[in-house]
Amino acid sequence: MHLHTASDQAVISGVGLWTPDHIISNEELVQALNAYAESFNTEHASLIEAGTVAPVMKSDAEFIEKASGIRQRHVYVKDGILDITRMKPRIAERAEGELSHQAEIALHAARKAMVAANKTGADIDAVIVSCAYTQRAYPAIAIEVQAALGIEGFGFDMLVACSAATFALHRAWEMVISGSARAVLVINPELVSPQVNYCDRDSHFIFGDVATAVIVERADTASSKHCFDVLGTQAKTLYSNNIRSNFGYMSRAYDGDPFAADKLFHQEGRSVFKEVCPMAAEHLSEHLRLHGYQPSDVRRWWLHQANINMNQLISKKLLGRLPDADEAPIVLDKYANTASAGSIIALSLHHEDLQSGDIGVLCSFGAGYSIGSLLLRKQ
Ligand code: CO8
Repeated sequence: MHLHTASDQAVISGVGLWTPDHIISNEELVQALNAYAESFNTEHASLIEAGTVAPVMKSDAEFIEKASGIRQRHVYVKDGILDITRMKPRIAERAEGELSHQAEIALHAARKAMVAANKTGADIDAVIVSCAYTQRAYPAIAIEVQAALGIEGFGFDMLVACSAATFALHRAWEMVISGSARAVLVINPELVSPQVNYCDRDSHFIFGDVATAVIVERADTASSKHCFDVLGTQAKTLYSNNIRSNFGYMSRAYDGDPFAADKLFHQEGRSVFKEVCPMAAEHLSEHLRLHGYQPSDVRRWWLHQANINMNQLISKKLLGRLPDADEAPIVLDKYANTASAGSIIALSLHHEDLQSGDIGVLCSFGAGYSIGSLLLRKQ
């Protein structure tokens, strides 16, 4: 246990990205869903005819790319997802003494962030695992990761869907500023494919798996090549049922199917689009204004990666024009929506070229609704 003094400046000093090897293209995904639809609809033809069972609707690769900007996604395990008798990944359950799947991918990203920040386990006082789902309730995945990395201090998990990463960075910033930790390791092991309904054309294409990690530390201990001052953080939530999953520990007590469609990710995508874009644009312009900046002062936007049309609309509201790929990089063509990790992937892949004094904005928006933003300045 250490007694630390408060710090007047916290920095992001390292970012790590781990990408799963397996890729599924839109075409592969659509082929599987359409074959599943044929088979299901033939088997249930009389019930569909009678109107008691809804037919499975076919998907379309061209629609997916046009509506979302997604071309492919990486997945932790590909086996099973394209098998029309299964339509979900086949992941082997691990024994209690083994490293959990989610801790494993968290560690891949964490180690990269620690190398980037020149930090060892001895330099870190807290671990936050923050993502859309954790694979179990307890012990926390963060504590498992903490043990594997030989970190003293404490760890905890937190869930804020798409804003899990920015909200955790917000917590890390507060810890460093208050002096409760010298350095915090924030990890987003977004292992979301088990929650995707691969039988539903509205959502089967949206998500991919990934893990990202960020080190937030005191400015006076930072030694990495690429450091960003955290000038400010802002968070906003507004309750909405438009993006929802009812999966949870209560399922055991209900009499229904614990894996029914409502227990998986589902949304009213159109409404989300319409309601979240103006909220996000307003949030960002207000955050910048509070710090004496305007949107035109921002060198780089590391925006949440859910839908390219959303990012374009938000950017247009802020800048009055469309940004180029250098100002607002898009990664969802390759990664799809990776829940909270999208903006951190963009940060990880697109930060080393910034010059000292350049301003960047990291922002998430999604389920909750939740919006989180960090205003960063390259040192
Ligand atoms: N193929 C062919 N047609 C399709 C398909 C498809 N795959 N999907 C839908 N259609 C049809 C629809 O049924 C509809 O038909 P009709 O007009 O007959 O009803 C028509 O195409 C148009 O559908 P939409 O209006 O829904 O199409 P959009 O242009 O709105 O595009 C999107 C759909 C891409 C979903 C879009 O609305 C969108 O991206 N909205 C934003 C949603 C968003 O950002 N959500 C955030 C979710 S992520 C999050 O918050 C984190 C949650 C935690 C992670 C969960 C991990 C599992």
